[in-house]
Amino acid sequence: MKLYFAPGTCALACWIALEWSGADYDVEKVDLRSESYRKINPLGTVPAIDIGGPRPMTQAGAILSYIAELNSQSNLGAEPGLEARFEFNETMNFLTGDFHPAFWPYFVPQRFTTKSDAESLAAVRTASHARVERVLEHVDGLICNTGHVYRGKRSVADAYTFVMAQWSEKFPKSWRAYGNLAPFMEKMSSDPAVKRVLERSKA
Ligand SMILES: N[C@@H](CCC(=O)N[C@@H](CS)C(=O)NCC(=O)O)C(=O)O
Repeated sequence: MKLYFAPGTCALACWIALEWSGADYDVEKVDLRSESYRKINPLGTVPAIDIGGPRPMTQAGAILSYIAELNSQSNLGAEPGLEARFEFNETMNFLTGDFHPAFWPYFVPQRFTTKSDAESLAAVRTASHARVERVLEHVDGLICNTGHVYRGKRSVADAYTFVMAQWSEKFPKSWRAYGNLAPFMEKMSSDPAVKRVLERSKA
C-alpha cells in the first residue's frame, strides 16, 4: 500500500491514520502540478493511495474509512450499530464536505473570483474567515469535553480534524480560541505518531 502526499495537506491525515492502524505502508511525496502525478490522480489532488488494485484510489474520506476498516483491530472507525455508523458518516461528511472546503477560498482565492488583482484576492481570503470560524465552532462542539471528534474515542476523524484545524493557525480566530478544540490540538501535537508524520513529511 502506498500513500501519495504533499507536505501540509490533508493527505497527512491518512498518513497519521496509517501510523495509528499499524498497517504496512509506503509513502511518496508528489508534485501536484506534475504530469506524472496527473497519471496517478487526474484531478491533481492528494491524497491518493495505491492499494494494489487496477488504479490508485482517491478522496480523503474514503481512504480514511478504508484504513479504519482494513485494520479494524485498531478501532479507528465507526462504532458498531446503525446509528453509530450514521454518526461516523455524518462526521466524516462534515469534515470532507464542509470543513475542508471552508479553506479553499483562503488557499486558492483565484478560483473564486474572475478578478486577479491583489485586492480582490485578499477580499476572497478575508471572506473565508467567517466560514472557517463556523466549521471550527462546529467541530469544537463535536469534541465537547470528550477529547475526540467522534463518540469520545480516537478515530480517523481526529487525524483529519487535526491536520485541517492547523491550517487556521494564522487566521484572526485560530483553533487556539476554541475551548475544546485547543486542548485537542495540544494533545494531538504531542501524539508520537503525529509527531513522526509531521517530521517525516517535511523531509
Ligand atoms: N475531495 C478531495 C479534495 C482533496 C484536496 O483538495 N486536496 C488538496 C490538498 S489538502 C489538494 O490536493 N489541492 C491541490 C489543488 O486543489 O490543486 C479529497 O477529499 O481528497
